Amino acid sequence: MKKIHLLFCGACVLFLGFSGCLKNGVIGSNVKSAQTLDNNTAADTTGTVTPSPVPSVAAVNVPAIVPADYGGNSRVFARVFLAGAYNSTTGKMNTTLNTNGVIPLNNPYGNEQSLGIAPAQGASLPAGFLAANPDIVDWIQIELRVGTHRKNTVVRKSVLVDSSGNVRDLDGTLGVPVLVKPGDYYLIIRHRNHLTVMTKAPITLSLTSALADLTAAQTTGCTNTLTVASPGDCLKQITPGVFAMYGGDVNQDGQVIYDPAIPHSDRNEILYVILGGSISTVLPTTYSPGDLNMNGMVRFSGPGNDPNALLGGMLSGESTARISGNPDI
Ligand SMILES: [Ca+2]
Ligand SMILES: [Ca+2]
Repeated sequence: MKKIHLLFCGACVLFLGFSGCLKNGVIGSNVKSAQTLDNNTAADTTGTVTPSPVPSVAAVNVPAIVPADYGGNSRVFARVFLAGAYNSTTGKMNTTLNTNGVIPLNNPYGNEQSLGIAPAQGASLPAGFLAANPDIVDWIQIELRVGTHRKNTVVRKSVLVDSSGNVRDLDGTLGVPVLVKPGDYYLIIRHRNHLTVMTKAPITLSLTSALADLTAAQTTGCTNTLTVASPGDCLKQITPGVFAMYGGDVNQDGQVIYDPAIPHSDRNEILYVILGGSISTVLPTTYSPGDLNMNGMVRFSGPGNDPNALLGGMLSGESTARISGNPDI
């Protein structure tokens, strides 16, 4: 019981502020709802749990270091899979978001930086571009660093990824131009509901860079508590020898968590924040971080529901397991 008290005390501090949490040194009346929530099945089937606001984590917005020495021209050739969209039958990613017309024309990340030169915030695609390029899966964001720590960030740029995992510039071409001189850089790739990944070692960039293939294993300081360890560490092995970024990080806190007893779990983010606490609400046509299987809708229960894409798809059915990203990323 002590463990439970401590856990939900932490939850109260997060959600209500400390003064609203403890009353005469004990946890207040919200223990009942927390324990109801702990009983996952009951909460999931009745839909009577009082919605509890789960704060979203703000998008990462780290200042670039603006080193003039890095000014130049190179291109990034990269390949990456998103586990949420990966289709093991085709060996490619589904393009349902594009087919359903929910991908925004405007950059959804909004925190681009490149050497202090006019940032590409507001970068957008021309009308009709996505329909004319049906192979596009979604926006992703690439980042370059001269060291592993975030303080060494020199470029961040929103780009596109196609069904084969090819990273493409906003005009659809391979080889994303970046304003850095040829040299060695760590490549980081972000997606709005996947776990960020970084190359294990620096990649060498030039105008004719070699392909950085992140569909191969990377080991970048991530941890997971799965009973069966994932060989790819920060990447999920989706088929033998093929790796993808872990999906399921709805709140972008660098962890993939299902556990209903953890207030900031990604499962709770879907239920309480995105669906307002209603297990029956369906967002049928949406572009949402809660859409973990990237089919253009968010639903908590029923066929193709998104919590199952988290629990069954990413955590091998282990409801208390978690994948934790590299804290430097
Ligand atoms: Ca998370
Ligand atoms: Ca979905």
